[in-house]
Amino acid sequence: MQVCYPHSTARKTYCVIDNTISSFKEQYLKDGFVSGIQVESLEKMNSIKGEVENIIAHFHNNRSALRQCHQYFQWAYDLVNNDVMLDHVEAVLGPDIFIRASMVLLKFPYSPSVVLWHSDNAYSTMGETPCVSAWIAISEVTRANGCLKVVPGSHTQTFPHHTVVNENHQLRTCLTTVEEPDEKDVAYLELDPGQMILFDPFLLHASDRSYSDVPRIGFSIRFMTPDFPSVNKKEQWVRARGLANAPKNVRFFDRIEGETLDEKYAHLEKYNLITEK
Ligand SMILES: O=C(O)CCC(=O)C(=O)O
Repeated sequence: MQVCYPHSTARKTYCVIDNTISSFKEQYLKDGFVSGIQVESLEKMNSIKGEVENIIAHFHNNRSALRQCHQYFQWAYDLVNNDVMLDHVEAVLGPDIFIRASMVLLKFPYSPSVVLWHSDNAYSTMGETPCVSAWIAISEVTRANGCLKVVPGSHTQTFPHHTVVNENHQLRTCLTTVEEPDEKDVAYLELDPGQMILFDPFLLHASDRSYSDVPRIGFSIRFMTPDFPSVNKKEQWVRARGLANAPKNVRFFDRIEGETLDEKYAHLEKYNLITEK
């Protein structure tokens, strides 16, 4: 692997202290995240990587096509319902768990794409409603190819955000904190394929550009609870655990329709309006 990233000093990679759910929860509440939880095998992640590569090839490298794959593809539906992940999410959110959104987050080799410092809460209308974000490594994820970086403990505060213009920003909206965190407070979260980070919606996080020839592929998921009051437009969610009713304007779906691949691609295209950039 060719590596030429500028800050070469090794930093501590955060990871689970042991693999019990109670120590996970303690660490999650203290730091606002836990990284390095193994949820899937390398073999499984290699097969998922192939699925993502097929989608991205079909859409001629248009990364906008990669939102809400769990609504159309069995591999993504299975991944958002991964039991090891849900056991950890349940420790934080309780027995009723809904999946609102998923997104494949891809940086091509040497891609200048960045994600600026933000908390997920600032991007959403969820207010103080409980939520957990998951980020699963589909490829190897390192500092060189733009791993997630976080500010441990930042979830206990709120930080003002504003919208800026940055043509390399990877998310559709470019909302970022008014002030950048101090580099000495930052932790870089390197992952092997199949490992996951769970983080609090108030945690500050970001990612740098890639300086590597290895594509960086991650899968992010947003988990909600029945406390979420309603959404403005109609949305389709998955009820991953529990029996609670859906929030207003939300419809649950519980299986992938038996469509052909072309029909799935057509739906994905329609959902993601991939005629835009
Ligand atoms: O994948 C990235 O680089 C950023 C992901 C992110 O901001 C998120 O999952 O909330």
